[in-house]
Amino acid sequence: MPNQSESDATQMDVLIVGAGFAGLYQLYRARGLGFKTRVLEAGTGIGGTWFWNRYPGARCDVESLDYSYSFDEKLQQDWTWSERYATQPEILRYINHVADRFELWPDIQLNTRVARADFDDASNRWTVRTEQGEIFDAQYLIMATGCLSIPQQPRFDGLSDFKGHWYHSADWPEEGVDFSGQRVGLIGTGSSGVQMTPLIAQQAQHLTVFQRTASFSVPAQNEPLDEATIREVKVHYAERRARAREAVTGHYLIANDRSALSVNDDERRAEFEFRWRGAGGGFRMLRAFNDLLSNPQSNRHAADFVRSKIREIVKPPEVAELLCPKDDLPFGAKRLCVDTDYYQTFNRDNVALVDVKASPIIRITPNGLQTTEREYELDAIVFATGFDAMTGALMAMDIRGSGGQSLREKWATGPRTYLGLAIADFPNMFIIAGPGSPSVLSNMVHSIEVHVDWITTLLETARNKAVHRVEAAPAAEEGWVRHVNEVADKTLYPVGNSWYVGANVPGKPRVFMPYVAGVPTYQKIIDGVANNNYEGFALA
Ligand code: N01
Repeated sequence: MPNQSESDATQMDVLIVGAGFAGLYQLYRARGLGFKTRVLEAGTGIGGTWFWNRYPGARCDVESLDYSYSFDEKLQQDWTWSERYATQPEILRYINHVADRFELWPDIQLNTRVARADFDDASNRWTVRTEQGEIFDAQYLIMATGCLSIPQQPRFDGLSDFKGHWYHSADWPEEGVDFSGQRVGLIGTGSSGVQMTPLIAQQAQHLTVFQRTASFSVPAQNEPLDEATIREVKVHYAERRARAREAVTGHYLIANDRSALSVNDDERRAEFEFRWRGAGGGFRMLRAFNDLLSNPQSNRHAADFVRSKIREIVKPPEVAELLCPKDDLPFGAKRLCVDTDYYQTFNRDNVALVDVKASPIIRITPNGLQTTEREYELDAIVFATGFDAMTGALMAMDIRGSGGQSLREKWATGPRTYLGLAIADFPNMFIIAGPGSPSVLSNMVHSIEVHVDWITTLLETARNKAVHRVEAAPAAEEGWVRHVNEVADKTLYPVGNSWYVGANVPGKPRVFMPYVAGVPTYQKIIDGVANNNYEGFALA
């Protein structure tokens, strides 16, 4: 309905932006309470992150049996994951299955990007305008816009003159890309670059990886899930989910509650080895000792262990050295990469690693890429340059709260929220997994369920009490921002230059955005707020 007028705006009780895991579950819950609800989604399909990130090797770094909805017992019994870590296509199939199963489609509107949202103090409602010219009038606006949904677009001189094709990891062609016979350049060595390197190397004639900062990566130890394992998990699924709720990251990983400094060198190495190989790989390494992210010396032991592994795996010593992260990046302070054969790939004859910190990229040329040292001839360039994380999607919209207050202005020096869920002066608006909540430091699907359940209970309470306006108090927000920073400052997280602090986006204020105290602590806090008549909120 293009160019709709405000007077015939489409009326909604609850308008949700984004049809990923968060938006779909919020739709299911809000609709279940009889709210007139719609999800607006910019993509041509649902799935959010899992819709856009189709690059070769894209797969989740949280195990499939945990990275899935827990709200419906029959769903988790009926669905069967094929691998320990699910691939992007399998996750997308799952999300579409959920939409089919719960008949969510009639309330999902695709190809619709929200441009602007204005809160009206007189009616206590939001007017939401889309880029397609539609207008919605909604009592509640719920942002399920994701933490990693605005790709950091390549800003290299000369890109428009490049004669080959170029791609961004987070905007991958639906039909896929065949790199056979091509010389491919890959820029970026975060999780996306690390996952795609082995697969592109297998297909392309030659791959050059342009690395600015070496990441820490640990093996996923991915494997097919056999029938016996699946059967066992399904019999005890409720217990698995309960354990996940009690785990710091919202998915249970065997944790060692000792300091890395309390054991001798042999014991420490054995523990790290167990995590690398035996215990199942992946994020288990972060739980090897209880102070890896709080004690620099303990952290150094973990970093040294991974560096020793890189030197063991990668044959050319100069390549191994270049792949070893430097001391200014504490282990785990930037999201740990979880890979399959990443380091091994640098032993292939058709793969080269280029240090673009030492010799920065100057420009893209018609035939390839020019660094301060030389030109590299390329047929295709892949940008795995990451995202404007956590705030990007919200700041991309022009959101105006009470009194016309602009979110872009309010957050100019960094995001400020109450509980990562609400923003003072932006009444009746909620963010799912927003900055100031555990979000990206946790199993996102679990954190999404926590937020959606909490928001849904609040909406129901407001309706029962004939409340029309729900608003975070400025003092509560102030206190929460202080608390989030205090907790983070006790850890090594803010030290690393990562997207957690916005360091990857030129000009972005340096603020540590997620809440590090862990999922169970956070859950206790938000439950306490709810049980205390929504302390810190004004309900009117
Ligand atoms: O992005 P990143 P990502 N010149 O920001 C480099 C999730 N995720 O898409 O570090 C040269 O981590 C940049 O270098 P530097 C996961 O949470 C999950 O890989 O800024 N290089 C860096 O190496 C992850 O953490 C999964 O010096 C440039 C890279 O690009 C998050 O998404 C899979 C550059 C960006 O790394 C983001 O991961 C994928 C330039 N101008 C993603 N600009 C799984 O579930 C940037 N870089 C497994």
